[in-house]
Amino acid sequence: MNLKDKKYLVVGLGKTGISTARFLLSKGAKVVISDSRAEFGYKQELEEFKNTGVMIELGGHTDKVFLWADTIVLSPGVPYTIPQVQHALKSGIEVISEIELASKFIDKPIIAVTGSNGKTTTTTMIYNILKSSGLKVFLGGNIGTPLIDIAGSEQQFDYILLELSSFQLQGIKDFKPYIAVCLNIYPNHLDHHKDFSEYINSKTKIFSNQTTQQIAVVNKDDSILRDRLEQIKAKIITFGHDAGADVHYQGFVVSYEGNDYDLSKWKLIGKHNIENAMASIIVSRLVGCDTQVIKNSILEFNSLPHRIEYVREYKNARFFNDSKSTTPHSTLKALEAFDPPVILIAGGRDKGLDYSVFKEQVANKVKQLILMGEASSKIKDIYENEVALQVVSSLDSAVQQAVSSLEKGDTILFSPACSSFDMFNSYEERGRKFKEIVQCL
Ligand code: UMA
Repeated sequence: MNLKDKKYLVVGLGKTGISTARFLLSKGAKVVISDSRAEFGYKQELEEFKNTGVMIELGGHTDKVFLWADTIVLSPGVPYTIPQVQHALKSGIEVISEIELASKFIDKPIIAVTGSNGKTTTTTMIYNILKSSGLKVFLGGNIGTPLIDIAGSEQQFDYILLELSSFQLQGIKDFKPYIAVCLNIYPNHLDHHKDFSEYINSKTKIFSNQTTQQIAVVNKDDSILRDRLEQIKAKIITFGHDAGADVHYQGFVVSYEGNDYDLSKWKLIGKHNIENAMASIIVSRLVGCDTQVIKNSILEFNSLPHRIEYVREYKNARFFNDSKSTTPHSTLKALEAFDPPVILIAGGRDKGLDYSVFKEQVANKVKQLILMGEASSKIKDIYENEVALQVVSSLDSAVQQAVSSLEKGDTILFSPACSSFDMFNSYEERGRKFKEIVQCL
């Protein structure tokens, strides 16, 4: 694909925008950059682009710049709903994601993983198994490194393994992974997408260009995915709880192609992690990994930070950090993983999602609900007559409140169900703070 003198607008100058602009300039394209922020961290990169004569629009987006382009590459965090993108689309200008552009320059087989929950765990698990099998694998996408960083120079790898978000998938046109995995679909990012249906369509786009030559790995227990199986043209391999799925499990034993994978001694918690393991087993077998290597690698896998992460025992009670839970469905999955009694600490910035999804788990397992952050009153309205509940003003106070009513055998679960941005810069910072407070008890 020849990009020489083609007019590209790169929207958003974060990790993705910087790598995309560099790639386009290396291919001789004409590049303009637009970012809604006036002030931001990437000062050196800004200078680099200014020195190559790139026009940079900062502090807002204008139609003039958007309508100039032949193609617009939107960074994942930039919603399609902003007026300039809508005007460009109406004028017939192509709007794509960096994944779409990069994939046109990649020949090696791509394994792409999406889902509302478990993407990073599953992608990392697959990566570990493939690496243990001696394969050379590029790991990137939503997990951290933009795909475009290796576009055209990926020959050193056997496989390209990507974690993909709905934002990245929304902007694909021809992207066709050799193996596409969708773990599950729950409401999320409704502050970014027009509605839930747009979110579902973006997620399931991962299968849209596949043919019988490619493979789709799908969670059969997910009703949204099950309803869409007929639309998938790829060879489908399903995983799920019942024997009706190609890969299924009973207790902690996963069965696939006549082999059993006993997970009873592994370090992860929760049914959702068994689903992540099933998807990882399918992908690893498809690329030829040995079953024993898969078993060893899965048993060695530790939970990733901030995902139902064990912190410590204090006064015979166990503390878990699940700060990565930014949706009610993630908190539901975390609660499913524990036996009662649980003291749940939740709350943060509301993303417009429905907190009643974990009502049954609260009724059966939670002895105390401690709420903090902007969403407290919304969550309180649902739970105040259901469970002992306190609203506190900080994470410190939340932990103190939990400690004051601790009893032997309790589980203290910090699983916010909300984003962190009301009180912290990221879920990682929030989780680190929680662990710090708990370690100091
Ligand atoms: N911006 C605009 N206009 C807007 C909105 C944002 O110009 O309307 C600008 C911001 O001012 C900022 C830039 O866009 O300067 C940031 O772009 P970005 O948010 O896309 O951030 P990147 O640094 O490019 O990171 C992105 C992903 N970010 C998001 O999806 C929000 C990273 O995923 C990903 O690791 C990275 O690309 C490399 O592929 C992060 C994430 O939070 C981890 N993902 C979400 C999640 O996991 O829930 C989907």
